[in-house]
Amino acid sequence: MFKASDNKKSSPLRRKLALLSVIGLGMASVPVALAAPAQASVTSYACSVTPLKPIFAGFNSSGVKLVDYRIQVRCYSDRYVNITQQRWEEDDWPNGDDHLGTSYFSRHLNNASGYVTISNIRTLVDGEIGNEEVYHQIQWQEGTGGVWSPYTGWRYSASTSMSN
Ligand SMILES: [Ca+2]
Ligand SMILES: [Ca+2]
Repeated sequence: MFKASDNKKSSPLRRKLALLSVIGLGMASVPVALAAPAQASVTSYACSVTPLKPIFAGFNSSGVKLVDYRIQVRCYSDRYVNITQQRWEEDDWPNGDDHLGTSYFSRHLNNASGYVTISNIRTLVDGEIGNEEVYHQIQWQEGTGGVWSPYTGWRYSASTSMSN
């Protein structure tokens, strides 16, 4: 059905269309480049904030196990960072997960700060027979020059199963 002559005829048009789409992409990227960091798709944030998998952190004086819900922060520019952390215990359907608590952290970091780990050591709850499955979720905003980004969506850590 396609003859060689048809292909020859259509190829300049194809080239033109390809060129147009390249120009189109170039123009589409302009608003992104001009957008202030504060206006923010997540990719334009200067920091990354990661909720690390909860780890065993010893015992308190009453012999209750401790869990460290660590958060790792890295900023590639000078930024103020506000982090909201929710700690949860996971349950299978039809039971909802149990909210254990909420914590807030603020830091002022820059590229030279490197990777910063925030610790949050808490007693392990004993809410059920057998192990507890604990995790946390975080969201953050960052500020510079008095301008703040919106809060990101929630980021979830892996879950740790721990016996009481
Ligand atoms: Ca559970
Ligand atoms: Ca238990």
